[in-house]
Amino acid sequence: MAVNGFRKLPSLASAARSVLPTRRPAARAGHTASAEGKVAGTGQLKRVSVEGNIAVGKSTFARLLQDAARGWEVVPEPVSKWQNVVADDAQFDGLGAQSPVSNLLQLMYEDPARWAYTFQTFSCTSRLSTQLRPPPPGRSPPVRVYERSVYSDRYIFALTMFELGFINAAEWAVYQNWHSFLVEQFGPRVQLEGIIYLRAPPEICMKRLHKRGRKEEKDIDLAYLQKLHAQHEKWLKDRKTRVHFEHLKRVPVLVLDAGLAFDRDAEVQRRFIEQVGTFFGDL
Ligand code: DCM
Ligand code: MG
Repeated sequence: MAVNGFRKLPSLASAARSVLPTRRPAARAGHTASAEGKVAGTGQLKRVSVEGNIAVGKSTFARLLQDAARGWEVVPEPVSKWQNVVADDAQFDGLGAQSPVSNLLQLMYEDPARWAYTFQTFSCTSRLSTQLRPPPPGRSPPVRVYERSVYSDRYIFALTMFELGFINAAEWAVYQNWHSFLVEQFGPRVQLEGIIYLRAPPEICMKRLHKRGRKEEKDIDLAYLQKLHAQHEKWLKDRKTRVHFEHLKRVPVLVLDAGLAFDRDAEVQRRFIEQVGTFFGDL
């Protein structure tokens, strides 16, 4: 099984050790994204992404925000699109028929060297289209919360796949090229005013991953989650990842201790909502 490839790579352990000392999130001063957002016709809308390791509980957290009924709109990660890739052949056969489905998430985990680049291309472009969708008619939410972003696609997943050798140097150059181009072209429409980082030990994510039981992910090992954890720490806590977008260097980050049982502990849930409310209010 090719997922074992994740286990063989020597770079994993050293990468996981590279966790650096903590630092406060960047100050909000000088943040210009929202001003540009207004120019683009998004009004006062604030856009925030929820970031965190695989199975840390982003969807659970998103539901919590939705249930708080404060008018926050939650936009889920389009995972089902990645599990059911359909080629729209309508233009070719004239019948509007769709060609058979493939599960790109599964292909990626089975044979990352073959499929990681393809997967990262599709996950990021499908996310872009989700992110660019206007809010439901008649409703103008004050805050739009995305499950992950085009930034974690690049600075967490694609970068990790490159560092692990599953995306080669040529693919990485191509990826970075179109990613920068698209993000720059869409400009304020894909910028974020804030990031919520759900932070939990990789061991806890591993337990949650097993509990969730998504079949494509059954062979993911702890070393891979540790590597992704280190990548999140570097980007969102230590802020040492080299990012290519000015607003992203200054975007405020709220770090929440997602090692707590926020799926069932009402007190933790109350505290999280309070912290999130304050965070949104300050953006
Ligand atoms: N994923 C990935 N690369 C991305 C985004 C997501 O490999 N750019 C994978 C990680 C998980 C799944 O997709 O297997 C999303 O699940 P979760 O939201 O629980 O992390
Ligand atoms: Mg999820």
